Amino acid sequence: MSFSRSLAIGLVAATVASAASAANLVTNGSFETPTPGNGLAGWTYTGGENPPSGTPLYPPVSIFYGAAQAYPQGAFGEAIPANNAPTNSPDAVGARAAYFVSDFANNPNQTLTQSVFLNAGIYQIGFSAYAPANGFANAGDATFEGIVASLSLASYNVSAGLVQTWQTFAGAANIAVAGIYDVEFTFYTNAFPSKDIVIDQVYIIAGNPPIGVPEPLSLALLGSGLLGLAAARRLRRRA
Ligand SMILES: [Ca+2]
Ligand SMILES: [Ca+2]
Repeated sequence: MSFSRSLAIGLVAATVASAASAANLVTNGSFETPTPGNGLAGWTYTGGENPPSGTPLYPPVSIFYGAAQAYPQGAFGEAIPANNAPTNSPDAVGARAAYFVSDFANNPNQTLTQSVFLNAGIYQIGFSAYAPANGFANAGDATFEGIVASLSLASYNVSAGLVQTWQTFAGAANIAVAGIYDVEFTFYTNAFPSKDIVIDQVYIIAGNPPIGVPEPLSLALLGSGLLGLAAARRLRRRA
């Protein structure tokens, strides 16, 4: 094998690996795409609410960061900071996040869902969540679950979680059989007023890189490139 051919093979392998891990297989995982759905493009809202007669409905919406605005643009006047928890989401945090706020999300539970086709392989899955202070102070609890690639990454009462702190939930999904897998966020409340939750940067990426390592793609590319060069040097010495 010639020097140039072995080097080319190394670089091609590196390019394929970086292209695969760069793509988020979740559509609009950062809740930025404005239409259709006003920030929730690609997501399906299911479930409903069972409020007392005359009470407005509050389906999940994509609110704006840093906006002390009323629903549906903001979190009832509380400015929510952009997600700052370490994440491997390929998507920028952007200007918006999804907000569950209904006090009667039980007819049935409110969900935001989408289906994703995955080939067999190892994927990293994750999302970030935040509990606003004004909702956290509410007496009624909320139950929240985040499922990505049909695996439950988090399931808890909001009262048992952190307040005003972004947290990333992530894990590895070992997909044995190619097919359709679910991304589903479920929110349940049944008291006035109840706690709320904000989510952002939902992702599924190929591979399972460490979380919070700066520029993992560049390092992976560099590493693969160096391996290619080393192989090429060995071959050249042999020749
Ligand atoms: Ca976002
Ligand atoms: Ca609420």
